[in-house]
Amino acid sequence: MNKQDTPFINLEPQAAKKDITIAVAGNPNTGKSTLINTVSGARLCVGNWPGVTVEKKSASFEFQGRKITLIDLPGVYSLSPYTQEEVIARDYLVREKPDVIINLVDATNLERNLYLTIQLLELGIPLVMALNMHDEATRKGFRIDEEKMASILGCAVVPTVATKSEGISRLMESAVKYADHAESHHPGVISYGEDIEKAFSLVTEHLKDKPEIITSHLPLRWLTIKIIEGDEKVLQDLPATLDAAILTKATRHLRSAHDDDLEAMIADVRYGMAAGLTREALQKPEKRKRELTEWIDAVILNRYAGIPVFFLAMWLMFKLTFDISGPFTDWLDGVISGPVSRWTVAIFTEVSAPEWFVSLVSEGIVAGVGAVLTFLPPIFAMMFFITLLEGSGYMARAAFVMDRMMHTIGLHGKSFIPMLLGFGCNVPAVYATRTLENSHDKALTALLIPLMSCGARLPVYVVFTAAFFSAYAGTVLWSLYILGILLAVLVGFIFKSTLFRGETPVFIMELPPYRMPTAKNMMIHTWEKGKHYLIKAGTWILAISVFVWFGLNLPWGVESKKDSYLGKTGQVLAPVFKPLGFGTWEATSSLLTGIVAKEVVISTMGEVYVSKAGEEKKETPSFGEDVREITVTFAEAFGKAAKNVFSTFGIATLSIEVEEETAGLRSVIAKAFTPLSAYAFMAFVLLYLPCFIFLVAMRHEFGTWKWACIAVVYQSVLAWTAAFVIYQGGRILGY
Ligand SMILES: Nc1nc2c(ncn2[C@@H]2O[C@H](COP(=O)(O)OP(=O)(O)OP(=O)(O)O)[C@@H](O)[C@H]2O)c(=O)[nH]1
Ligand SMILES: [Mg+2]
Repeated sequence: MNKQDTPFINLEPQAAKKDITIAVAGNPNTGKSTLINTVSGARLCVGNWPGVTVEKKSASFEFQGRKITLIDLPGVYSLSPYTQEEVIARDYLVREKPDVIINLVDATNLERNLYLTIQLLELGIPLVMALNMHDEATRKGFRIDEEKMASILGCAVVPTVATKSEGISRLMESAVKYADHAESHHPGVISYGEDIEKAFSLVTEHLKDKPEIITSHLPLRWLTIKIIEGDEKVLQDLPATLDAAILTKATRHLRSAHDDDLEAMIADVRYGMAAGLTREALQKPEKRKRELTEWIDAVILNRYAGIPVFFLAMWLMFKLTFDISGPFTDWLDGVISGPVSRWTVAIFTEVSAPEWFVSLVSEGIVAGVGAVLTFLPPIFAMMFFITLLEGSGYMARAAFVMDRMMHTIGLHGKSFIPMLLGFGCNVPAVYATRTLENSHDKALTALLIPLMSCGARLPVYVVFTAAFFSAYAGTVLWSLYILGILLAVLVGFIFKSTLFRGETPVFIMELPPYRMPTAKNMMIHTWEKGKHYLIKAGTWILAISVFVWFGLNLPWGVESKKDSYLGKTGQVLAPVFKPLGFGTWEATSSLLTGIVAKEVVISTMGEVYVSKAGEEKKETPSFGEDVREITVTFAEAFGKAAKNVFSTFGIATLSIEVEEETAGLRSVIAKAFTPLSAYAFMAFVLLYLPCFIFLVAMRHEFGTWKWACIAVVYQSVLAWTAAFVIYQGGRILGY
């Protein structure tokens, strides 16, 4: 058995040339992605809840002059074939044969993690264990005897703190050493006891000379154990090779002793082994203090307080989003619709561009793309808060407290995580449904995700709430998100009693301790989430703005936008929206183009209403005056944001000056809608059709258009009905 490794120095010249592939495997939420980001500078998704990584990802970097590729595997508790993550992780390990496995183990949760380690060792691939979260273990007063673990398991054991790069170089050195000298790796063989081992040797003897087995390069002991366990996937792949009579003979005795459940029998041995090892190597302090996490959870997970706290947390998030970003949105709005617009016209007129082209650029592109860019501040602010919720560990709690509510719709709390992620963007949320075991749950959850209001809808809300509800902006915004959640419950209930009848599986979700996300992590992940909107603005929205401009200006020379192609289409469809309070051609054509991506609703409005806004312009300032104004107002925006957060914990003062501003879209909208029709319109935008990219993601994840089509149909009906109820109900109540 291997002793604790010494720092590696002598690389043999011929071995030194080889590129190395290292699989990083471990339980969920042990810091695998964090470790890879730390060593390679990659930007893999990290979050403080189990199930962040659902797909195999890789990152490469240079180490000691070698190219090292790290494979980030989804977190798993076992190598059984029940969840998609387990299948992805084990297929990779068994078939691709990485040179080394780095097994990330959460040092604060040794026993449970070792259950997987034992299985990884059976693969016969050199394994280095990283005892991660060592900082937390030390804080709890845990003492782990690494040398003892190393000698029992027959692998290197290195304590690490992935977030702070501690122990990382030693870990990599050990991994490289194992890759170069695989023969020096002697994993400890776990004995399953005399009876079981006897059955193993019968099967092994039978398999070992089979040519298919030899060419498949599957680890023989692992294969044997899987066959005895009755692993469906392994048995499926080996039908011709395995002689059923041998298997029956090997397991007859075991079956009668263990009520036919050989999988449980093997699992018991592994649990016993993990428990024994932990007893040997881990020393816990006698008396344990109640930890901060437990104090906080006493409130947050409380039976009665849990749900109100969740809604309060959401409210706070939207309010802060608004408070902080409002002044910057105003500033950007002023800059784009004022100076940038003027400069563009001036530049293109100067180079004698044709008049129509100047109009295309200023009224089409600048107005359209600009309208969306204006909303980058709230989008980034919101992504920042979502990242904070994910990184701190609250996300997993939210799933936990919503578990009961989710049960009414036949789902369990775990489904709530993809739904919460949907607040950022619905597209990755669809992929996050992969953590759900049951295919019905997956489909139902994915169908409900579009009701979670993504960042793309934020621009619409920001414009309308600022125009009509500036005193309660945060609360109105919050109400829309809650509306989405409540409707998800209702729709889920209807679906569950029609399309998806069946039992609700039991919910087991691990709650990670609260953690303070690192500043670097916060920045990277806020940026990673927000940048898609920036990219979309430069691609899709740019293209659609051009399309809309032509739609509004064709047939050529059309006098009023109302008579343009887009205007006419809007007019034809407008009666559909009349009972909802916004049956104008302007609103209708904006909704029509918004099918591609919801931000486009606002960019189209930017174009549809732009000339009306433009008419209000007064004298033209000089370039220098413009620049000075931009700088001064930017500095003022900082002051306002700070003031909003600190002084108005209750009422957001989203710039009352909006009314005084000249060119902004908001002032035009304030005249075109009433508060009631504005709210109905926002609800409609929240609910109507998922965006185009979402539908493609649905097709990709489920392999059929069926669910995407169902989403389109039910959402159209739902959006119309909800907006109708809001508008007509509001009128009856006298609004
Ligand atoms: N205190 C402490 N926190 C850590 C350490 N390593 C990772 N974390 C935190 O643990 C959480 C989980 O990290 P991830 O890297 O997402 O974990 P993962 O293993 O990739 O998780 P899955 O993708 O869900 O399997 C994050 O909040 C990290 O900041 C560590 O060594 N110490
Ligand atoms: Mg991960």
